[in-house]
Amino acid sequence: MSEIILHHYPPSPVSEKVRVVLGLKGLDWRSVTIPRLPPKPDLMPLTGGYRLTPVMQIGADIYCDSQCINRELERRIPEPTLFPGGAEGMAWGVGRWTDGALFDLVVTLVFADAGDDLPEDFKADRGPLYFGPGFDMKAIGEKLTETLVQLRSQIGWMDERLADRDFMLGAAPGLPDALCYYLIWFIRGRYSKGPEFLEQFKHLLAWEKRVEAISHGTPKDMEAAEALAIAKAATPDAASPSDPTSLEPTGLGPGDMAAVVPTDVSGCPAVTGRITQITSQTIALARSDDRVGDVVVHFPRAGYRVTGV
Ligand SMILES: N[C@@H](CCC(=O)N[C@@H](CS)C(=O)NCC(=O)O)C(=O)O
Repeated sequence: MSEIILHHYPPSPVSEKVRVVLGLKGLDWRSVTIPRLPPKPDLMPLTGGYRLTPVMQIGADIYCDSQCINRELERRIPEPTLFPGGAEGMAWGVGRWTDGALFDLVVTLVFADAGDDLPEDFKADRGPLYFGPGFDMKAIGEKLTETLVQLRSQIGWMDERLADRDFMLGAAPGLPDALCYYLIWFIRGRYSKGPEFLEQFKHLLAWEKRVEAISHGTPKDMEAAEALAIAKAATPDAASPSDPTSLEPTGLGPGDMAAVVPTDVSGCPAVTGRITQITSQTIALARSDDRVGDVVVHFPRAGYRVTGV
């Protein structure tokens, strides 16, 4: 297998989720630091326009979104599993809570807390991305107390879960630990009163140290130009089987042209390509770019809209 390359930046919380999974599996990987704000000129040729962070590259296969990345890591490197004790399936649903309602609350908290201290260029980009085109900093500031109420209640569920377990699933770490941990990491690092707020969750604090100790595996820096050259020199993996077209609600199948766009954030451009694989969980699009040649870009289905073009 070609090297695992993660395109990310150190303060990215969603990347921290994937870095924990790389640690849990004890992997060697290459680290390409991408800009925190668009344009991302050395990432776009790989993804075809997908701008969110992180992105994983293995040769000429590009995996967008942490859900897709973690699924692919589990498929390629099944041991140690992300699902100790047979927790497959529903464990992904934890991500629709943590990456959905809970992530939105944490972003609201960070924005409401930082207010005018947020750099203008960051606010101008992330505001409409996370809060939509009608984004209003004053209205977000007024939500601080209610956001803390909601977070205290829901982080309380994590704390309760950890009362008599080392990790979310039991004695061994798994996917739900990574899915929860990155938000705690985000609150601790970016909410000005994060450490004080988290102090009330005693079981969570002990667990946080255990997950931190898992660390990130063994990263080694790589320049973006090298990652692009690796993609150009590689051939995408042979396509995995698709579901029967009769089961696919969009009616699309391998060979059709499709556009894929995330539905959890606003204003992201669609990525267009020819479908090489389409299942209930994943869609892969073949596309070409002068700088990287032929690549296949993979996305999850949950949280993404696929339309024929
Ligand atoms: N659903 C995506 C969400 C990724 C996401 O929102 N990442 C943040 C950074 S932590 C982001 O992309 N922000 C905009 C950017 O980096 O340009 C995933 O799970 O990977």
